[in-house]
Amino acid sequence: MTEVFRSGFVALVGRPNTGKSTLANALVGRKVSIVSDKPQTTRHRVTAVVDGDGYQLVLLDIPGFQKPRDTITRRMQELVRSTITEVDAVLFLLPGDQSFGRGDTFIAEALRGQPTPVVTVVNKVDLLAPEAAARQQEKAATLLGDDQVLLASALTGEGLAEVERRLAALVPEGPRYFPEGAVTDQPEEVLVAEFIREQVLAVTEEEVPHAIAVEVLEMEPREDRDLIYVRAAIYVERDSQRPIVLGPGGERLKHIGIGARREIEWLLGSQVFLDLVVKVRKHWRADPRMLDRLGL
Ligand SMILES: Nc1nc2c(ncn2[C@@H]2O[C@H](COP(=O)(O)OP(=O)(O)O)[C@@H](O)[C@H]2O)c(=O)[nH]1
Ligand SMILES: [Mg+2]
Repeated sequence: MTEVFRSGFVALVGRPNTGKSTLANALVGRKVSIVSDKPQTTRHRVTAVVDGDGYQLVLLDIPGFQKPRDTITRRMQELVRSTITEVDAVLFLLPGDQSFGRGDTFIAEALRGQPTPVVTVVNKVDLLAPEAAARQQEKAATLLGDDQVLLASALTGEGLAEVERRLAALVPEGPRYFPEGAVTDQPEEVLVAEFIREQVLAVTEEEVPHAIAVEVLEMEPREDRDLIYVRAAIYVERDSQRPIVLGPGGERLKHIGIGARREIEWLLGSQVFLDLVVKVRKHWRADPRMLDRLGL
């Protein structure tokens, strides 16, 4: 008897900050999607490939579901809607550490009105006592009319094997979409830009994280040495934001560079010289040409 190979696309859905990107990285075992405690960290669709025994899951980490406010959030929400209708399954993440709100109800309703099967997970249970986790699980079950809600922690890995098992059982018989060992379809330049943005997000507050975009301008191996030269621009929206990213005497930018370089060297398997500049691009989030250029 020949073994059946199962495969499918799985959209990660949930309001911002529920841990979708953390969960994608945990299942893949590599950082393919950047994480921060700021909402709107994930801006495009990140593919995360999970290989298992007899199956392959292609996770699509998409921006969090929210009401469109401007050009960039409108584009992000169109992406969310179109993704849900294309996939084989949806993984719906709910926060373990917060009560469910309008955002969660809004998503639950959107999911109920469509045919794609849904696996619901209450994430961040590491922050909860067992009784509180069970209560949250019950509330989640009510929200979706689903009595098989799973508890998990993307941070500690608790419950993730069961999440993966459920998804693997749900996807249809199908081909291996990505070669074994491929973890994402994002080009290296995009990952490099994202790793830099992750570091900027970690050290900035309030409106600044939203105002940041990163573009890799040059990525070239140096012939004389075992070194890759990377030049990248960190864009901000206003003149006043530039010194915030630079920090006093350029200290903050230096820290951003050190943190990002570590991740980039790991990704590229080479030493890296990272050359960062901070540029002002007024209203880039409302500029379709700039969004196209940034792949957003
Ligand atoms: N304690 C805890 N924190 C988590 C867990 N999963 C994610 N986080 C944190 O929640 C924040 C948002 O995570 P992220 O993956 O970017 O959420 P996303 O917006 O849904 O993609 C980050 O600070 C993560 O470190 C978890 O299982 N437990
Ligand atoms: Mg995310």
